[in-house]
Amino acid sequence: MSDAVRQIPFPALTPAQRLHIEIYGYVVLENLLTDAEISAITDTLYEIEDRFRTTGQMPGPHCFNTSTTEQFFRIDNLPHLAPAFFDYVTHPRIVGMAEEITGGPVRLQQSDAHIRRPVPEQDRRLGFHRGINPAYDHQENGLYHFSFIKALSNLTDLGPEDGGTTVIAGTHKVPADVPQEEIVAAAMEDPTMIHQVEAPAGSTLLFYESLIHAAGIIESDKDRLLILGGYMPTMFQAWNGYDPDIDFAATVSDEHRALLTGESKFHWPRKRRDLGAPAQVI
Ligand SMILES: O=C(O)CCC(=O)C(=O)O
Repeated sequence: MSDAVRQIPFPALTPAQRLHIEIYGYVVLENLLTDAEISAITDTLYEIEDRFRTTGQMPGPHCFNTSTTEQFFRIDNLPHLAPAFFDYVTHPRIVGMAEEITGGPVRLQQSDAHIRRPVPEQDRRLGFHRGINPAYDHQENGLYHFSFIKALSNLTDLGPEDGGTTVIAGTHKVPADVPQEEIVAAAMEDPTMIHQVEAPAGSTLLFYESLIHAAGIIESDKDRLLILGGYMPTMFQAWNGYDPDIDFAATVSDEHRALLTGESKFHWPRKRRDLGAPAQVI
């Protein structure tokens, strides 16, 4: 992270936002992105889709598509593909929130941008899932911390018909040995537990990846565009396929490179200078 990233307000979340995410597993921060940031990401994403559909070309090396259907176009591993993507995953406020949630320095673990379009009625269903066991948490100074946090920003306005991300509130603390289909079935019996994001374009859903969540169902005729970054403590690996482009990483500041690569873990063993003791390997 550059100096700019370090100029984040810390703590990055208000007490109310902290309480919301701790109780429900998510919090929505409205209007976190500027109009210029939204347009830059949106234009880039449409251009990438257009080029792919007309020429089959990818926007660069070390990226991939999770889906290329007409209803779901997704480009994965973003930082080196476009400045607008890089600026998103290194956004000072987002990185600050991720550090607050994990309780320490983070690395980018995953990044992707999506275009969702309405699907035929017979194919509409919520694909609830979670990406990590809720066990990877810890408490410190009275705060709940978790090791995998996602910041997902909607680039289009989301009303009730527009398929905003849908979550089963509070499931970030339901252990992994409770069968997921039973949790989903229980929530379906009382849909007050199922929350769907409705927010203006440029808002950010911050959620623990242990929270059971799904893409919402689009019932309007509008595209839904989003971008997201997943963050973990620096000792974790990037997810499969999301390793940084090392040539690109060599061109950014030391702080940004550490964020993209988690390279601080590769500096071990460290010298124990901070204790004033003779240098020693820890
Ligand atoms: O499309 C969405 O809103 C949810 C994205 C999602 O499921 C994920 O990031 O794992």
